[in-house]
Amino acid sequence: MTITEPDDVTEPDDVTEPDDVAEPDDVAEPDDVVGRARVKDNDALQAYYAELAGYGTGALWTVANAIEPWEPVAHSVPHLWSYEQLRPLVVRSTELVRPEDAGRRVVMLLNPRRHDVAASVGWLYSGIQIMLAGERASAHRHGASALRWVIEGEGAYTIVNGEKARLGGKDFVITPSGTWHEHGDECESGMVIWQDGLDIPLVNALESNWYEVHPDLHQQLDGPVDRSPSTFAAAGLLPVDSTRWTRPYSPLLRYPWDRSYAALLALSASSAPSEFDGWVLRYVNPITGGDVMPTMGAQLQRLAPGQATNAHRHTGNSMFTVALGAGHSIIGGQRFDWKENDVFCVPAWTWHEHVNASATDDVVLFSFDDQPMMRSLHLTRHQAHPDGTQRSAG
Ligand code: 1HN
Repeated sequence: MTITEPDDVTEPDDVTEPDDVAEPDDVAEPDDVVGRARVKDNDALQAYYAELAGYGTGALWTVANAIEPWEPVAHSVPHLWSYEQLRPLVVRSTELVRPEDAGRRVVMLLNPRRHDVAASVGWLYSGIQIMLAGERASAHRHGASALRWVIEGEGAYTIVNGEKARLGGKDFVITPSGTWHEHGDECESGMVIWQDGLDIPLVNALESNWYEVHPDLHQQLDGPVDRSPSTFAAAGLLPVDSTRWTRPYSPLLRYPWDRSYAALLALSASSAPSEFDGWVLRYVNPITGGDVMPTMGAQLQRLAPGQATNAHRHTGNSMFTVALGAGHSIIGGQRFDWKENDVFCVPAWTWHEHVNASATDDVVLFSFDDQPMMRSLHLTRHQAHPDGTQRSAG
């Protein structure tokens, strides 16, 4: 099987040969071949395995095929969380717990197969957080990195390492590893709801998470509100002292929706879409052009009215939130219909394609993912679907 690097996908020569590719639901290849473990069991081996077990050991060939799959194996399943169904439950939490007792008032988005590690997909966590007018949650920091996508409300703010950012609808905000952070809702009345994305399952799996409550419970501001969106206000222009920034995450903490959407529309007007994703912009560190954080990144993509993408699959996991419009995705052969604010996941190495069925309205999808890790660990793999799409497969 030919596997292509992501940067190469548009070149026809790199598209996989259909004959070599397993059907989406097929097991990749048989294990009963030279080069794979294919020892037949017998009584002598059973006795040998029992003896090995007594010394804290085992025979590799009994597990080799399972731990070295032919292709990446996702442990998560595709799933959709309906905002219409979830919203009343999120709102009900405000009657039941206070932020000062709960820490954060959040309804977790749990993948049906990953409850044990509180993951939404892969090693990524997500949840829906709500705050009421006048509430504020205390400051803390931890080894895990976080990001936020603002779903509802205009009165929210977050303070990250002394910089206060006002959160507007559909803004994208980062809280990198180790940064002090706290949130509040300072509107007169009304609630704010946003989606959190964290790498907690990963950082816990790496046994490297830690947690600290701010000694004063709240931070002092050390500059003007929205300092970083003002500092990095235009693409292609950087303050001359930008090279002094040496931290491993983006100095831009809030990516305002109006700028991002305008950029996406401008891109759509001036270039052809990707056959798999439509028009895509990645949120980046404005100084390096690299991902916003070392473990997680995010992007915004647009599907024009009537646009249907081709299917592909790749390593890495993604959580999508519908920013605008309605449509559906086919993920692992299963159709998920979605509309604004719905959240769905695409597990690693799972075929997926998106459809904007509207004749008139745009679809914009926000997503966050673990691509920065796939890239830094050189684990990126990508494959176009041999039939172009799963749609005809029924
Ligand atoms: C966290 O710090 C926040 O700061 C939200 O809003 C959700 C889930 C697990 C661990 C830390 C926040 C979180 C979290």
